[in-house]
Amino acid sequence: MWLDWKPRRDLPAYAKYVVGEAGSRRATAALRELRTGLAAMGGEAPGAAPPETAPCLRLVEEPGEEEGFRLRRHGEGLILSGTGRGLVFGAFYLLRRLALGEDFPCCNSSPAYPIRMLDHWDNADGSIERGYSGNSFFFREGRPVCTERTRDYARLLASCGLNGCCINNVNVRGNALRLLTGEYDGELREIALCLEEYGVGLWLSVSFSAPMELGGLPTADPLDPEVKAWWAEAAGHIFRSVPNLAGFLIKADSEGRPGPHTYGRTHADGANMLADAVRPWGGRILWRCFVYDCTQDWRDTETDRARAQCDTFAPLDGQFRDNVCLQIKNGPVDFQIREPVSPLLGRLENTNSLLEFQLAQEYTGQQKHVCYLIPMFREVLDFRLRHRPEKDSAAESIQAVCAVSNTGDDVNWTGHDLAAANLFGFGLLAWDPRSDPAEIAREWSVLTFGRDTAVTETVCGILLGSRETYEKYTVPLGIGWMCVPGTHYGPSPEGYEYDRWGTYHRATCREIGVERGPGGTGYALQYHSPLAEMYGSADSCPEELLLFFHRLPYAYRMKDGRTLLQRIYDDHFEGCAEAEAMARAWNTLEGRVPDEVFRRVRERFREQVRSAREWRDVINSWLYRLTLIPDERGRRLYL
Ligand code: GCW
Repeated sequence: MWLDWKPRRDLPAYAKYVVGEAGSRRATAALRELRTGLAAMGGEAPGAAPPETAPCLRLVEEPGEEEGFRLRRHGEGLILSGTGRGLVFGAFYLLRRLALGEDFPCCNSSPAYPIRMLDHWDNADGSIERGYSGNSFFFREGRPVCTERTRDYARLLASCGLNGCCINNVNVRGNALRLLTGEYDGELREIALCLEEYGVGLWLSVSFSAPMELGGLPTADPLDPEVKAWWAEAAGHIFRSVPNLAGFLIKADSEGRPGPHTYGRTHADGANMLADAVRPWGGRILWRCFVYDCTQDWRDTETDRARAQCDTFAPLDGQFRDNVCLQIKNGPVDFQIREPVSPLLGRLENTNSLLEFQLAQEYTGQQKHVCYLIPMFREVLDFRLRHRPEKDSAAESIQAVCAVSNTGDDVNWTGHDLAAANLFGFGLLAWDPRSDPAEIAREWSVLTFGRDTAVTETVCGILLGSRETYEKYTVPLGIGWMCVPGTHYGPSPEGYEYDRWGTYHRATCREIGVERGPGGTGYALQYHSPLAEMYGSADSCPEELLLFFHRLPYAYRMKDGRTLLQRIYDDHFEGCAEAEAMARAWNTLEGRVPDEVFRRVRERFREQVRSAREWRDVINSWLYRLTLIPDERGRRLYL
């Protein structure tokens, strides 16, 4: 990953010796990282004591910020922070600047959010739900495990500014249910301590019906006194046994998971009951809002899945305890390549919220296709929700951020070597949501592949265009959901059309799309003015979301004069050609990046190009058969 520091001939003199007081385990970790990192860059053995007059780098813990740090230059270089955690972040920041070839960056830096975490969908049996980079390194054969990789993982997170992770799947099944019983306290403690050294907090997903599954109670009703007592006891036990436990993450009343609705209670009742149980330990509850009807009938055109989260949670604003944070996916449906920003983010004035992204590319190429997601994340964070006159961007409306992780036990951690840029970039954006995605790509490329300009330019070129390319050859204009049901990889235009999941495009031979304006399901009205009006009419709706919001005839004229159908045909041809061009660009790097990486990525590109052609041909020929309207440019459309 990016922590493989490369030798740098012009390393500044002060960077040769590192001194500091190891006041805490974290300060020790910061010192160790600096010593080994600088030794690798300077080509020397780490840890030599400086001669009396030699300039050096000093780590100082002095009262101040919780996680932020200051870098100062007074002859020697200084990294200052109020905590060991801040020193760890400061040390990695400095290492990154030096590895980029810079001199000493004097600066103050502190994170935008107190919670910046990764969610793992790791199961106790070692498999990973939507995992595309091997098996879990947190669980093996039913038990949590702490290995050398746990420590490297903690280093990776801290090195890009992240400070938490939830190690088990929100769908809590099998042995993961038993994490609260005390049977695995030893292993959990070991993991927690290992993460803690780098300032990374541990979170656990829990099942809402644990009092029944584990405690043998007849109910999990959040207002039942016995249920409350059960949770208070369970929380007390696990928080006492596992230091550094930050709290619980819960998926309730979602896709078949148990939840408060079973007992006629609200999500506020459910979340608050758990919040009270963890409060004595300073714990927090992250409560997911991914709640919708997943047993829909395709003939029902009234119910609109996109509306569900706002309909359920907006009326509960202000009813949640202050140690509850509502966890909201970036879009209203489910991590598609293009969705509008979730309107729920603009509907919670008096409730903490946490924005959830997905690094695991479930619908965006599954770490077989390059899809650099950071520009999309930045777009979401910048989006103005218009719920107040100023400071109304998503970034300014939330209190925390998380992303579903894309890591596993593959040798390169993320399956596709280039997918590591997403993990790195998410960390940087979580620290500072104003970070520039192009600059992040450059930084990641230089840290990973070294300071070879040809490599940096090629890699950045590939990354920065990759999202639009993927969008074009798969599902353009916000239509989404034409993937193979279940696996979510590859094209199947009607795969979900008559299913129960509420993800319809309703294409006929005449029209395509779901009408979500005021004359349709009214989803657009969940946004504040002027967004509601903008999205509500096809004329003013941004084109990239046209088919998310509107049902239109194929002959509808796009702004550039092309018909809607022609635009879809063209996008598929263009996207596919772009994927082929990316693969060719990668091939020019043979001999400039490590062989093993070159070959791995070349293999991934072969698959991406194959799959892009399949998407192009399947979607285009399906539309052609449906409409019998040929391509205006006479290209072959049918398989
Ligand atoms: O996107 C869907 C996935 C499920 C996932 C769910 C969720 C963990 O297909 O695999 O379950 O979202 O976010 O809860």
